[in-house]
Amino acid sequence: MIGGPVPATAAAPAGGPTAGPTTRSTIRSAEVLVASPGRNFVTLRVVTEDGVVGLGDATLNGRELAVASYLTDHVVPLLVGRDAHRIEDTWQYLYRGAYWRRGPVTMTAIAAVDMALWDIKARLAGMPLYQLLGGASRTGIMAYGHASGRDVPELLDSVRAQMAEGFRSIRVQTSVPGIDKVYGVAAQPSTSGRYDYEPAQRAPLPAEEDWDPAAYLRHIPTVFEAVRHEFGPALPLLHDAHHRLTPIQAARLGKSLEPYDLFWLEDCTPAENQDALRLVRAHTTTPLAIGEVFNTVWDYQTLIREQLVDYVRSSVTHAGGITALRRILDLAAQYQIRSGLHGPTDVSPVGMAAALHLDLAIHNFGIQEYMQHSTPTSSVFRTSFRWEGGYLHPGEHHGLGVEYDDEAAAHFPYQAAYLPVSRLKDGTIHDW
Ligand code: CS2
Ligand code: MG
Repeated sequence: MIGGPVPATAAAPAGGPTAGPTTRSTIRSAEVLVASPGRNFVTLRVVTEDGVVGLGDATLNGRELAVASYLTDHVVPLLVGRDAHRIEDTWQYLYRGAYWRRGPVTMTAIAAVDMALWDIKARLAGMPLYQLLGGASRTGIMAYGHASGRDVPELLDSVRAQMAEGFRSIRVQTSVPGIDKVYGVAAQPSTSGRYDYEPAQRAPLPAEEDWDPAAYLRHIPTVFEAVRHEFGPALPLLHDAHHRLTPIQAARLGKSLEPYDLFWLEDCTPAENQDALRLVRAHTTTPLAIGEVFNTVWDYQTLIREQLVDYVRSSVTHAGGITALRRILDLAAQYQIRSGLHGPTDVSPVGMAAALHLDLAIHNFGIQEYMQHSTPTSSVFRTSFRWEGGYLHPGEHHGLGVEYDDEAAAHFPYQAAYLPVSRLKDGTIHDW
């Protein structure tokens, strides 16, 4: 009988294609690993009956345990006994089967399963994942680094330090006179060259930061004036407005930064209101990047169809995995919109590795964010991706190329941590 439910152990229908002996890999176990090496991470580990291991990143900054519970209590029981090879079926099973679709918790949980299954499939196929995704479309992945400063001289030193680290494109964040604490500015200039900025603080309550859009809008163009003066016109420069401006403020900022020829201006307005970008687009040609808080293709529909953004900023971890993000990027490609995947330290080395395999395979690659993980993090996540001469490469290990060290992880128990909240000078809550 053609059609009807396909039981997990279904034999091929009579006369239908015969299922080869090797095309089934039964999931024996799945476990949720929570640890805090430098910062909190949630990792899903799926193991097949043949002992093949797949890892998935399920880290949602400041809400880690919500995803850990979603996986442990609702998803893991559904995975055991399933065929690990059936990635698309499992994705749809978890997305449509949840009934309550979308949203950061659900899509991060689905992403972790998806990454782990792609890891297993590539390990079973005996190749690095990018080969399964269509092979390499380039020899290396241009990645941008992070410079910040409490004042311009400190910022210029930080740019130099990032260039010494090999970065050929740099995101610039800076303090603003009149505002105590601004997003993206490392507390101390880094001695090692690694940009050491972890916004989620281990504390019982979120820190409260102040915000003054007028002071920011006056100050930022002067900073890019100074950086261009020091480093010249060619260095690709990026800036993250971190969701904090109204549409007309974002339009004004984009326009005032045009003389400095930015690679992109990121998250200029809170992105729930996709229509807002029509106003920004009408006033400036500064390229726009949006999407790190997006979880599905639906969050991008208007932005992509109306050519309102130039870069897709999602991460594999928060946008439903490789299966879903590749679809978003395929849609974007029809509009010449390129990737600019989210890669802060709260995307774990597993999530970063998944991004790199996708970055290497897709055609419409733009740039990859690379915030280097700390030493404690690297002691738990053993990665095989390479950083050479300003370019990343996922490496040639089979699968994603990341191993998880349980012994090391045991030294780093979970610690509650919160992202800050932001208030305007009059005390009104604002977007952080
Ligand atoms: C930022 C992130 O890297 C970025 O572009 O927007 O650092 C963001 O603040 C964090 O991922 C929040 O968890
Ligand atoms: Mg950002």
